[in-house]
Amino acid sequence: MTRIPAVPLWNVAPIVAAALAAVAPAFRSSGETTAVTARLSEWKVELSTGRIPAGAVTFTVTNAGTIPHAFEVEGRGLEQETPIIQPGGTATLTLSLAPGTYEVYCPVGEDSHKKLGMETRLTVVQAGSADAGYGATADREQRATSAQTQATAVTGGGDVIQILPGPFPFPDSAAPILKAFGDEREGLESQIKNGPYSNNVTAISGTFSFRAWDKGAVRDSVDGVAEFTTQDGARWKLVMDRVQTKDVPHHPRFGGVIFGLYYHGVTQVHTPLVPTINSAVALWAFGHLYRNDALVTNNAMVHVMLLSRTRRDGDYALTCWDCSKNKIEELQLQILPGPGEPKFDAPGGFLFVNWERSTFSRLGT
Ligand SMILES: [Cu+2]
Repeated sequence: MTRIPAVPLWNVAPIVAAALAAVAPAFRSSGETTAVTARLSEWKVELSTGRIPAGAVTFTVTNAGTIPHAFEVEGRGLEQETPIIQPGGTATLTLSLAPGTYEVYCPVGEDSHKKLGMETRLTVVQAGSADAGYGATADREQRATSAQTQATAVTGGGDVIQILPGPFPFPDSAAPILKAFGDEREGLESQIKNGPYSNNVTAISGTFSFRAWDKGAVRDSVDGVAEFTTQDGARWKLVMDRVQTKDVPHHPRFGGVIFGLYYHGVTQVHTPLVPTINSAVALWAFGHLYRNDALVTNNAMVHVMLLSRTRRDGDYALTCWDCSKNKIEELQLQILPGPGEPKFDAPGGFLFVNWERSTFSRLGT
């Protein structure tokens, strides 16, 4: 995941607030309620100040993002949160905080939003203490620790299945989630009826292995090859050597590669026509695609994830709407034509292949 370590403009506000507080200490006298504003978005939590005096505080929290979030304050035995806040919505939370350090984060998605960066820290100092105010420094130190490269190697194993067009088996579960998808909704509704997330599967053969790097603030990368023979006898080869980085609404690409993500299904992150899952590795890449040794495209759109098992043994039907607690061993490879390119010569015009018992190992960097 690429994260840019620059201090956002939003952080300028606390410096001004701190300066005002220093010349007007009466604002912080006991009995007053401190006002803090918080802004939630993908994937950060920004506070108007990182340091406040002990006592009553009211957080006014705005969801400036594109999916639902919430706001939680935790520390010193206290754990309080707002209800889920829809995009564009606001909620308030009034607490009485004793001096200490508190974690402030989005609790949505079993802490996966927190893991994606939606966390910060709040320091509460004794009311009237001289250093009430200077919150920005600690924030900056915290941000600087995230630029760390991680790498993993993934090998496809077990039964190999090709997923062919068909109906999505959990239409009622997906329907309420689809409401949030705006312009995309119509396309998704047609995919519920006949799309790539179906129980229409067939056994095939093939191999897939790759390495992926999450380079923090630098640039993510991928290197891998898949070779498989589809139901119709065509031999396909995919060579991945570069990542897709451009985020689109509901479809963030996290710089190309991300390790450890809870998404799909109920999360409103990526299509809800995949059950809710945890992934050890997810990536978005461009690929060179060959069919029977002839180049099809140098711009195939590729999505790969190693995820919690979603299909059962035997017929490999989708077996859970929430599969997030299952063992992570299903490797999915989905290949679509590049923008403006014709559909592939395959059922539905796409390629979707699973390796059902796959493994991964962390690499030295
Ligand atoms: Cu969130």
